[in-house]
Amino acid sequence: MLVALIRDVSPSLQRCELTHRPRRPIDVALARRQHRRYERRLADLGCTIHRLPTGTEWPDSVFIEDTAMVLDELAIIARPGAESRRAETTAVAETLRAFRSLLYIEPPGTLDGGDVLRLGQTVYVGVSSRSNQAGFEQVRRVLTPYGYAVKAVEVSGCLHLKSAVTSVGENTLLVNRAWVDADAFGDVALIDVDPSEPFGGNALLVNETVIYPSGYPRTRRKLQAHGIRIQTVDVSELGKAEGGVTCCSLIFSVR
Ligand code: CIR
Repeated sequence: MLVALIRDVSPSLQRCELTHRPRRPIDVALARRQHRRYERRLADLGCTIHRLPTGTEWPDSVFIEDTAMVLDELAIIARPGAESRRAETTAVAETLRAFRSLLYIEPPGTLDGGDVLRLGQTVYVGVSSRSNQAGFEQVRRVLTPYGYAVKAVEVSGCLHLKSAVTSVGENTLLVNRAWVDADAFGDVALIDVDPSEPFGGNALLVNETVIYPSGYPRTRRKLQAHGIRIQTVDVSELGKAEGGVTCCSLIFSVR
């Protein structure tokens, strides 16, 4: 069974962190409706939804992916690079405790879950403006004994590793090469985002279907031309907060 942990849109979403996007008015009610539709997509694809409440003190809490990384063997509670986001991890850790044993990224390490891309037994960690070398080294130290190869990947020009590259199928990555060195990922098939859609690299693969933002139609058509099954979602308001489709859930299997 797949569980999708999601978290409500905060009433204070407008006060979110922004790094590469200009601040524009966010329609929070619309963001909530879009988030509900995203939740329904996850449920339709077979996920059991576990929804956490939020509050005004956590503007970015809907982007729950950044608070942890969950593997079959354990979960690592992140230490988000943005100070304003650190306290988001408490409620997530309390929930994950029922499913996994927990380890924590400790200072001076920082890690956002958006910088973690797992491909089989290889875990790529983006070294970005949010996740630092010490965070990467802690992940490597924890995961190496479980048989994972943990590799650092330089990210520049975007927020997280998964803003630039995500998995869209068996051994297939969707990538914006302007933001990450695609050679870092070894022997995989690569699909480039359309050059007019630089933010189009963030896709969420769930049970062989890709949940994909409706705002990037050219890249969507490219994915479909590769035989990839797509379900689109409108995440315009969450996009203004610099979020995408991977960041709104933590998905893991439960036996
Ligand atoms: C932030 O800057 O932390 C949020 N406004 C957006 C986080 C998006 N997270 C993600 O893509 N994993």
